Amino acid sequence: MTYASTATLEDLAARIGAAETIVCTSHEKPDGDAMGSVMGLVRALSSSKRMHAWLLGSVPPPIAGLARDTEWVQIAGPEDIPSVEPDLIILLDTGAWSQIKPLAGWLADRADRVIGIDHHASGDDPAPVRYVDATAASCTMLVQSLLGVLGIELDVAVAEPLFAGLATDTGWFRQANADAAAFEAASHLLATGVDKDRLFREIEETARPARLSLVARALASVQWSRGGAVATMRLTRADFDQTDGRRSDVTGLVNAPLVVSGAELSVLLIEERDGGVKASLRSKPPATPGGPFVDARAIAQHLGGGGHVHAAGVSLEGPIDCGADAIAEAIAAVSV
Ligand SMILES: [Mn+2]
Repeated sequence: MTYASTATLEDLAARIGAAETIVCTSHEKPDGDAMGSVMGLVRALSSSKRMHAWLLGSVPPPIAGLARDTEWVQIAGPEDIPSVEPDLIILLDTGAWSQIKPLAGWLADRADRVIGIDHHASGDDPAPVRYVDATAASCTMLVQSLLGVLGIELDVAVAEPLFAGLATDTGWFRQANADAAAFEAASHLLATGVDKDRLFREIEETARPARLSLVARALASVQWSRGGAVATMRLTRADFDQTDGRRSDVTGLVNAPLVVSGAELSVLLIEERDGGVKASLRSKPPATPGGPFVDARAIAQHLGGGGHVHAAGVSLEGPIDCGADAIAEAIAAVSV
């Protein structure tokens, strides 16, 4: 189905104006943008409405910290849904049924009261009345625009979560989606007194010491192939056991070799507890617009996995050497 706006921000503002009790929610396992959108909107409207923040699935600690002292309810399954009967439900940063499973049935029963704000290019119809702008760098940017339509002045308590969402969804303003509109939005938020350095520390600098031990082992394992275009790293069960490491300690580690000039694809192989191998693949965007790049998804799909063109993954049979061979064969098969 086509996923696009069915309403304007002015339409959504009118629905909000007419409501008294409002639930704000977002996708499962909320990221900075999901949490920032919910918290920004809840705080901005709480002086005039009864606002409820509902977060679905597990909430990573650095993200939960963004709530400060604003109350929220965690909903891991239908049994956690409070008995509140809102007259409006605002779904933020998603429009996909697959991302809101704990609340899906409850939302479907209240479809006439659900409005959506999203910046993803695809989705379904949990929010029949929705505003979708896939050119926006973050959902918080759209919330910021909505607050403008509502005539609500930004203060630092509202601006902080909005900035957190914009910063995290743009890789702290380094990714291609950090465009002029994103910097302009950031400028307005910072002007309220948002402490961006504190936010960066609280969200991004939260690793355990075990991460460095695992990073050291992964980097020491790098093998270059295809003339330096492909880096392959391995982490075995022994690496995790000997460092007291967890899978959450290696988040984002697959990207590390891409700092090397000429590196186009990075592969991280992780030996699973059951003996299988999880391969994560990351590739660089083209050096020039429309130029060549390594299609990580095509490589993963060749082995039964999937993902995005620059970030993909696949589960393979062990041992880890066989996993490495399978990846090498897939790279050769999809590269002509
Ligand atoms: Mn987002």
